[in-house]
Amino acid sequence: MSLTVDQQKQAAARAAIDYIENDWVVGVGTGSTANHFIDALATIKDRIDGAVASSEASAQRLKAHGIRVFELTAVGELPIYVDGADEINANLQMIKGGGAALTREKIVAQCADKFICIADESKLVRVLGQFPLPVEVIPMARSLVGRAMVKLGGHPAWREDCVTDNGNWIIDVHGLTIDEPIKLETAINQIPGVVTNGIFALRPADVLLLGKTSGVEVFK
Ligand code: ABF
Repeated sequence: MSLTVDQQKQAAARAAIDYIENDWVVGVGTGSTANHFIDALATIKDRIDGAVASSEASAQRLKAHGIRVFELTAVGELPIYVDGADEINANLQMIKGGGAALTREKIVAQCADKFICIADESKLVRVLGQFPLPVEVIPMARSLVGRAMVKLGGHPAWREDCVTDNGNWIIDVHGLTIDEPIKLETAINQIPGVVTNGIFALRPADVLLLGKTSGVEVFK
């Protein structure tokens, strides 16, 4: 058996179904790996109560499968959140936000007892930062935040033609070597106009289901 990248994503997504208990409302992420999870969730939709989505796109896909979608405010806490990542390290700290849904992803993840990251093996890295770090900003703060990123050693690039579900903009910061993810996540959060940055280290994943060419490996 030698799984392709897409098969690795699908295998990781399917493995996450084993963590879902009856009558749960499931937190659901965004992206191609999360889409595989939504499709897998559809096969057990009769034994769950529904889902909370981290993006409009995921909400639409859930609804198309006949899965009930709740507002986060209606359910409060969640037993589980399942989502992909752009990069993840051995401490299960991540860079997320390539799909521009980082703020809602961070909110839903924070409400979950357990965060399960599903990913293909290309996402596992030793040090975060090869993937440009997405930062969601209030539009008028774009230049201010960009200058602050330069001071932190990064090379910011405005993601043109991208408006988030929250009506904000994304700056992608290239060239960072993120040796201390918690420290950098905290520092970027202090810049006025930053809504969220894509480092998920203050609240890392609890479990990584990594799809590999040979099958799924579990990291805790
Ligand atoms: C979401 O989807 C994001 O945080 C991340 O940017 C992206 C990963 O994409 P994919 O699953 O398509 O590789 O999880």
